[in-house]
Amino acid sequence: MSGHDPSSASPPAAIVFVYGTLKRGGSNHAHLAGQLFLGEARTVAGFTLYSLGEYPGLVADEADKTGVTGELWAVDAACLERLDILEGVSEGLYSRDPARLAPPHENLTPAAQLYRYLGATGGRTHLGSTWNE
Ligand code: PCA
Repeated sequence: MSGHDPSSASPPAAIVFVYGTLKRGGSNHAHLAGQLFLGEARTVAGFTLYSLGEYPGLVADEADKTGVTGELWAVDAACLERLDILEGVSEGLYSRDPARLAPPHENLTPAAQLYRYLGATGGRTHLGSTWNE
């Protein structure tokens, strides 16, 4: 289990909704080592996943009725910086945006954020609501 050691951890800087390789059991989950798992969550409808090969991308989809499933993590500032590098935020691969989550997570403080895919999805496999590795 990932835990949060109050004796050494920095205060949470953000709450991140993860839906892909950062989830428990995922290939990038080690990047969340020492962070605090808050529980499972789902976005509101209007978002969906495409497979980009080894990882998924979340994009807006007006036709979507279910949203995307994932996990909420409270992360410290150093972790958030590592995640931004991992997700290629400065290269424009993903942007870290406010997450619109279904109840009971619609009004978290601080507000939840997620990595939204900025690339094209044409020709990619549509996954729907859930990424399974
Ligand atoms: N990592 C991030 C975005 C997509 C990915 O594989 C995540 O798990 O939320």
